[in-house]
Amino acid sequence: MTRFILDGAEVEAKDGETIWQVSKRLGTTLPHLCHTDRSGFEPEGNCRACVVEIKGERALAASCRRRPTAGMVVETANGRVDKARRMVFELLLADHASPDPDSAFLGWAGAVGVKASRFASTTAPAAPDTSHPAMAVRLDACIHCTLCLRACREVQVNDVIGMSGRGGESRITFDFAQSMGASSCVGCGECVQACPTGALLPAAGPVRAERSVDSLCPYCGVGCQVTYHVRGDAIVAATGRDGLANHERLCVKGRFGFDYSRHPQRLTTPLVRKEGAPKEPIDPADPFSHFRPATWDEALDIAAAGLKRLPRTALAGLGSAKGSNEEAYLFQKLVRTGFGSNNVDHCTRLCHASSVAALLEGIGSGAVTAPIAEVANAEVIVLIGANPSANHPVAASFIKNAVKRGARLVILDPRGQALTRFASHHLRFNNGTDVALLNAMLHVIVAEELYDKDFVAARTTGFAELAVHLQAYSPDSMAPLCGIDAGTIRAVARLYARAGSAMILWGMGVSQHSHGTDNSRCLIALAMLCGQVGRKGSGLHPLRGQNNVQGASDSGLIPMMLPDYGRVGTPAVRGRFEAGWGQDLDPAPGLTVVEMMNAAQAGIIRGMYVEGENPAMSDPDLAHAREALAGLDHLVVQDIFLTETAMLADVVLPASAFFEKTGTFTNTDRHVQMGRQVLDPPGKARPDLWIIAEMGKRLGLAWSYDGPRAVFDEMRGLMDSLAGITWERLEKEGGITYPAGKAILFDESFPTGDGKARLVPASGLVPAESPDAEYPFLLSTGRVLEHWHTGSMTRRSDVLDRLQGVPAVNISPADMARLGLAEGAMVRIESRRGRVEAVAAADSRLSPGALFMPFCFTEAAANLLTNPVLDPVAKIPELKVSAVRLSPAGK
Ligand SMILES: Nc1nc2c(c(=O)[nH]1)N[C@H]1C(S)=C(S)[C@@H](COP(=O)(O)OP(=O)(O)OC[C@H]3O[C@@H](n4cnc5c(=O)[nH]c(N)nc54)[C@H](O)[C@@H]3O)O[C@H]1N2
Ligand SMILES: Nc1nc2c(c(=O)[nH]1)N[C@H]1C(S)=C(S)[C@@H](COP(=O)(O)OP(=O)(O)OC[C@H]3O[C@@H](n4cnc5c(=O)[nH]c(N)nc54)[C@H](O)[C@@H]3O)O[C@H]1N2
Ligand SMILES: [Mo]
Repeated sequence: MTRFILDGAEVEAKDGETIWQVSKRLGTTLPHLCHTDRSGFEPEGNCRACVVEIKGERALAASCRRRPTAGMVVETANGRVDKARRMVFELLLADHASPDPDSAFLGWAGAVGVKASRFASTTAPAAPDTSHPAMAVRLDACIHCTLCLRACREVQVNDVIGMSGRGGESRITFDFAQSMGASSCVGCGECVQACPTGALLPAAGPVRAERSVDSLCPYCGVGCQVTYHVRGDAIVAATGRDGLANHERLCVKGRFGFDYSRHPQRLTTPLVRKEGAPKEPIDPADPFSHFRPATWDEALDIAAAGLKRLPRTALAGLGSAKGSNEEAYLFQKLVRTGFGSNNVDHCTRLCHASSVAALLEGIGSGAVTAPIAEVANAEVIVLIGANPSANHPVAASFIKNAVKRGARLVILDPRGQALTRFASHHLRFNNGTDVALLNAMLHVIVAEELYDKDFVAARTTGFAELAVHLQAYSPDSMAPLCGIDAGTIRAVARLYARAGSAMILWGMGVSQHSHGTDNSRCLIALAMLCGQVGRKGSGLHPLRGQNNVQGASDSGLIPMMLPDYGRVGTPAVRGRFEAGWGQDLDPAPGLTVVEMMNAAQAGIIRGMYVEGENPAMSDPDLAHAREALAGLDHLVVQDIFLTETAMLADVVLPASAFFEKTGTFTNTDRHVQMGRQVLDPPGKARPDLWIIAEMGKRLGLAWSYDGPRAVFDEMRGLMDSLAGITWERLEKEGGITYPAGKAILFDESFPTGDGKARLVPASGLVPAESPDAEYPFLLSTGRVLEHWHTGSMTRRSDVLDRLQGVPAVNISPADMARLGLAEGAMVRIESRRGRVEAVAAADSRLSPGALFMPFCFTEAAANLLTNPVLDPVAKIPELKVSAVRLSPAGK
């Protein structure tokens, strides 16, 4: 604490506080342009709008940088200070042509009493740069405060924005003086949010909102808090809020991808299939041709009657990780009590099912042990099978911040990525050989006795067996298989084992394999051998994908588990829910996603209710999956668009988009947050919760929920994880981490029977299908930054589809040359299961022989090609490896 005099009063500064911060804390925000108190921005003190007088000093001081000392006498407003400030604003105003009359800059100019400048402009006018679909640049309004540059360089660490020239000639530039649209800009819009003048604005111009609502981003598991700005019945802008997971940061989808909810193709009325209309792909020019509009009552009656007619063993439901906890809970309750079986699952099966299976087996809990934010405290960060710059971009920004602070980043991924340049090591090993690489690392750690002996002895079981198993996996013997030399494997193993603190973050490159559970077992063993859990900067973090996949799993959208992960077969677990729900439950585990499709094709499953998923695009081996869906006696689809799945439905129920309902959502960090209604659903579309409840009633359930809160309260009574979390607290605090507010778990014991972690040997060495003479390429599928999964939302977002609208297959430059393919040429990709045509795009991040396709393009649906083979434990398909051949289209 430092005591000093501020404007005549004695005040106290906390450790490290600047004069500007003390003044703000005490109620007076001093004028500021180049300064922001957001985390991640360092004060520069270059604009001098915040100057104050310090008695005894000749020059005025920039209060944003200056820290008070004991006894210092500071005046924030007096004749001298005011005059200096006005001069600052007058000089800046002379060179400022404002596109935004409500800018922070003009606001502050007015506040210090400057309306016009006496000086003439010294700079030549600059043409606006409107090359980017989402943002416009008007350098005429720029005052060189460099907030945008710091937003791009220090906060998001994208290093696109720079400053060129000197003095009056200096200007903001993108890369090497490119237009914004042609630059390497990733569209996060952090610069727009930071700009105080309107030099950087949304493409549509200044935001003139009528109201604002605090909610969340509807896309990924990072769970960014967002404020939506609304005019009329549409969102016109999104800004980041100071949530635990994002600290006001957003990515391109969160900032510019909200308009899908007002797309003209939104479903606005219930639809019933016309008598006799075939279940086959629909004429894209007239997508609704197979349906007729219906009232809610009629549609719900037909939807429920078609399911009720079938035996309970012939029914299955797919719930949604895009919906709230309350929706997920109610949906699984509907299946368990209304259908009478546990045939309920969701996209987690195609996602982190294997990670969760291994985590439950190894440490007794499937959620992350520490939040992403802990990378700030990690000495070593291992990133394996994940591409966060594209898929968890705000998390990626914190990883980059950590590297700049001194952390070492180790990437284990066959493909290069935007984070590669931040990594101390990027091991581009052979696809599908994670176990070979990781077992070799584990071998080194055991052989060189680098493991944490105390931790292993006190907190794990199975070490002896694991050590014996690992003998067969020396780096020398695994090197040829994984394609990484033994020396590098040893170096990375030592780096991890010797780190004071280390985190492992992983994604679909680990989980989506026929041995995905084995892959995760290795990662768990790595952390456990080295005692890297339960401490600051340590832990295991499977990067959860959908905005509510953690919550949907917690809430019970899982065929073998009830809410909070109790097994359906365990009488005590089942008894609790039987008592709570007043009904006997089926003790037999239900079918998983791909098993449901197989059962449908075999005629065992004959009726399905699909809410907020698009399996006719996201399941592997689509020809088979679509045939299975089309062959059902009765399919009910509840979505916001007429998706590829909805086109095969008997009844389509038009639901609310994220922005049109209130509910709780749980992010990848186990942080439960409140999503609030921003808009009304269009037309006759209704909130998902209402639709599920109406379906429940028609299936004979005596339900009377009057909204999400009633469902949440029921959940709290049955789920220990939510015990301490109330609706009121969520409303007030915005977010609460479970269990009991603890961000870092397992500092003392694990929730296993004996409190210890289980080390489980892993042996799955190669993918189920490898390239051969007939299908010589290895196809990996995944994502691109701008698109969400099956594209239903993002391809209907104007900005996102303009940024990335062409269905492409990425090919290594060497293969492009070898096959004589030009950039943009149409090519055909064929696997044993199907074929698609896409545009060839050279990608130097791929090794020769490897191809990559995202699965968001309906015109070239990657899943027509993928292999439905399943991991035996987790039942996740091998979406990351299939053998294909490639040829010019039309030949
Ligand atoms: N823009 C965008 N963001 C998203 C999503 C989206 O659709 N679009 N989806 C969300 C969801 S649900 C999820 S689950 C996450 C997924 O996020 P990620 O896990 O990052 O997603 P992917 O793109 O599927 O692939 C991850 C990485 O696996 C690597 N890989 C491929 N094969 C292998 C292998 O054999 N071994 C290893 N170690 N790596 C391999 C790929 O090169 C790629 O870098 O993203 C979430 N975020
Ligand atoms: N080849 C390949 N396939 C994959 C993967 C891969 O890496 N490669 N990844 C897999 C993974 S990790 C995942 S998570 C799955 C995702 O698979 P899906 O969950 O099937 O994919 P999404 O496109 O996210 O589907 C969400 C659906 O919900 C709708 N929707 C959005 N908001 C709402 C709402 O509020 N209410 C309702 N009722 N509907 C809504 C959307 O329009 C969309 O149709 O894909 C898997 N498939
Ligand atoms: Mo996912």
